Amino acid sequence: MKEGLIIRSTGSWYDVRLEGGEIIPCRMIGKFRLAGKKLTNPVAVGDRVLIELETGNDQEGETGIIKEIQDRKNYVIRQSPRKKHFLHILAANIDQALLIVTVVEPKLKQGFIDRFLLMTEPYDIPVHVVFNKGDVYTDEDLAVYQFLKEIYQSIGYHCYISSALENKGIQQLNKIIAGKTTLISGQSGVGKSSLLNRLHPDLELKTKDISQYTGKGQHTTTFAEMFDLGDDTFIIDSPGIKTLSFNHLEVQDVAHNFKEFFAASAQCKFQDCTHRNEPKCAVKDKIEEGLISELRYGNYLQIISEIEDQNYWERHSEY
Ligand SMILES: Nc1nc2c(ncn2[C@@H]2O[C@H](COP(=O)(O)OP(=O)(O)OP(=O)(O)O)[C@@H](O)[C@H]2O)c(=O)[nH]1
Ligand SMILES: [Mg+2]
Ligand SMILES: [Zn+2]
Repeated sequence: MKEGLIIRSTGSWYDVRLEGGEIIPCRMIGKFRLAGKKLTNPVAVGDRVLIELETGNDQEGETGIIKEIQDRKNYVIRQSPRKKHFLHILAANIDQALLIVTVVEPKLKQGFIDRFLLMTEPYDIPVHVVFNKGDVYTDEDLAVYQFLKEIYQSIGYHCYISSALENKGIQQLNKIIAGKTTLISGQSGVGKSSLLNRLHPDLELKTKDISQYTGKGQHTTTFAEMFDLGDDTFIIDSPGIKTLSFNHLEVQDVAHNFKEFFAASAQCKFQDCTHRNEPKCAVKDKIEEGLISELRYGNYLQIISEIEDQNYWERHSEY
């Protein structure tokens, strides 16, 4: 058996990089679960695995079979967008994430940043929020940026403006990623691959042509892939995210992972306070005092109500 790192996952095949740099296309046999849940992808980019080399098949060159997944230090997981009872791992064993957003096109989905943070917060994965396409921001757009920046900086997430088009903010991003393994994520079309091409021009990643840009649909990057930029710097480009739902979570999981809510909740009257209608709720007090963002609170309520609706229908369904 040989040890390797998953650097690309295309569905049924995984590219595994061995110690010496050799890349072996591998398959996985059998079903794997995580905490009793089914997974659409049992291994993800960033996973360390043990493989057995196969010989004598009709595949060109050598292939392998993934036999074992090493323990993960963390992973980023969500409900599968296509199969709601399955989970999908975006990446494993990362040091941090760059969440790329923009206040122009494509429109920032309501609650998107908070939903993303709900995936990274359980493992305290640091997140930097990068507002790209700064070259086309109007004063009004800049005001939106300032508004969001204040909210997220105040709870410990750094925010930046960048422009892949005008090559701005790139040096700062280069410093952030140096020596680390970073997941690059965000909605489709925000400029993830464009930014990566600026960070490391040799990558020559495919990006969306302006001519074919319709403002919606169409993912340009279709598989997650890890790139070695040298000096212990690794980045993972990933396909755009359309929706983030969390039916695998309980209401209390959400409450615990809105970190400023959790910090305040020690002062709530009830230990299992969901910060809705309970009396003497410290979170609601802080919102009233302007110390907790109403925007975050609204998104929190939306997420927990989705989870409760889902649980309700599951309990009352015949199937
Ligand atoms: N004005 C402007 N346009 C940009 C900038 N960065 C990227 N774009 C454009 O935005 C479009 C999408 O860029 P991509 O880099 O393909 O976006 P992506 O986030 O990788 O998209 P997916 O791979 O589908 O998830 C392209 O037409 C880019 O030219 C920027 O800083 N400013
Ligand atoms: Mg892309
Ligand atoms: Zn409360």
